[in-house]
Amino acid sequence: VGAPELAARLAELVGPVNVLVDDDVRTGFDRDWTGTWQGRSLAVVRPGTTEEVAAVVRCCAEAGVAVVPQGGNTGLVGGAVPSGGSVLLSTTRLRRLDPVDPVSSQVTVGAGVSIAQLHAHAGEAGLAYGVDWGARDSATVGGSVATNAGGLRVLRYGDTRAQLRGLEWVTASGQVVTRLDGLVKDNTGPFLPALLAGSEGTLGVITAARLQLVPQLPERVTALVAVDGIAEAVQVVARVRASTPSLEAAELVLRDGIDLVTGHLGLGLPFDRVPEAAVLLECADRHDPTEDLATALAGCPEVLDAAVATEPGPAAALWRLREAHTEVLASLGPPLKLDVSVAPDRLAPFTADLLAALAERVPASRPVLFGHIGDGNVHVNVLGVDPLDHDVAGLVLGVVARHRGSISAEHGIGRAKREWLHLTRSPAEIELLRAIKAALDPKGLLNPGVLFPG
Ligand code: FAD
Ligand code: 2HG
Ligand code: ZN
Repeated sequence: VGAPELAARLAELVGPVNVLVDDDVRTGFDRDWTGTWQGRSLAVVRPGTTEEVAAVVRCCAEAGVAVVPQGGNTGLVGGAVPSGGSVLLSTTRLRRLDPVDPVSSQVTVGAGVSIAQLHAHAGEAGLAYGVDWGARDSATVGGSVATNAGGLRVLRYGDTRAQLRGLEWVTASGQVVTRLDGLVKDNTGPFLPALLAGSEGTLGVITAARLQLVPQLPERVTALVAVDGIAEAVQVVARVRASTPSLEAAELVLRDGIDLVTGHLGLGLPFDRVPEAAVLLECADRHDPTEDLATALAGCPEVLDAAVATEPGPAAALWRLREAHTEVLASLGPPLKLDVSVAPDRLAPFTADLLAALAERVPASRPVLFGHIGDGNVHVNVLGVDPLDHDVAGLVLGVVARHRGSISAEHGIGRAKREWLHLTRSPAEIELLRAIKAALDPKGLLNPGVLFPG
């Protein structure tokens, strides 16, 4: 069928206002957050219920048209950008918000609910959601499951997969699978929702998720700690972690990034001079954890200076220095964006090798490194090169592979990194991944071109 006929069929299923065909309107959906990836959808369709999602997927399957799921479009690997001739299925109208179950501390929410809304909803019930990151206002629950988002509190609560107690999704053939009962123990074979975590829209369209919530911890302390380099930063995190169970976040910024962010946003730095590296630590507990953190830091000879905040305003100012990296880099770039991890004890040798390789082979490059040091996760942003420079990406990911790391710690593979999947996954694993894809989406209609090597 032609695009106009397909759009007319879709309009019958979800209502004409929820099928967008206008070029200008579609442009915002067809381009990614960074502006690096640009696609072209046949139409943008916005189903409002699980049944409508299933009907849309069936309609597209009958027409042999691919479906690209999209949530908040904050993904950083081009995974929600449509390949030519596909229908973009936006989940933002899937706004189910069930009451929090106070007995299990769980909640069922629609795929289109934003992470900020989920936080607010959990908070109203006196609980919290353990996963959080900078794109919280736009990123959706469905997108976070599809990418298995990590973020700022993984060292305490784990990634999105670790919160997943159940899922509802629509298969490639348009069937609805519902497993939202939230049973913590259920060993009746493999837990299928886990298969969808990190599947990036290639195995099913997620419509709702059952998520574990955690206790609210009202007493918080945030510290920015100056150190001489990454090796010292790793030592500080190791020591604090070993002695401080209330540790919730351990983030890394480096001198170049500090200079960029403070200069660009006119932020002050609470130190006399810009350190080579700084670690942002946050502890949260029922009782004031300030003393615990101070004691832990007193036992760290690597600490050169520390700024401590116990009030929300000053704490937010410390967090801004870390969280603003992405937006400041975007305003200067877009940079080539990579997101890698290595074992924590390899962070220092890995970054030294990486910076040396870039300086030698790509002298025009300006790498800015930061990230979730507690998880061994470094965000490698390279300014001064094309954001899609194949050779530079290959160079960086080659160094990662030599240090036995992962080429994607939390953002996923998307379109950006699929040709390097073999650096992280063995041939046997890739064969299994392909077999799963073939079994669940035999016609290859769910997000083609994403995750799997071409
Ligand atoms: P989208 O960008 O819309 O989609 C992402 C992928 O998921 C695509 O492949 C898409 O097809 C698929 N998808 C989306 N919804 C569904 C669905 N309902 N069913 C099936 N597939 C679906 N990520 C982190 O992990 N940690 C961070 O710290 C972090 N910080 C960020 C900070 C900023 C400023 C920005 C812009 C992004 C950041 N991200 C981070 C990346 C991004 O926010 C996450 O990957 C997020 O989970 C994407 O959610 P989304 O709703 O925007 O998904
Ligand atoms: C973060 O931790 C995000 O801030 C984005 O994962 C990282 O911009 C990046 O490279
Ligand atoms: Zn991150």
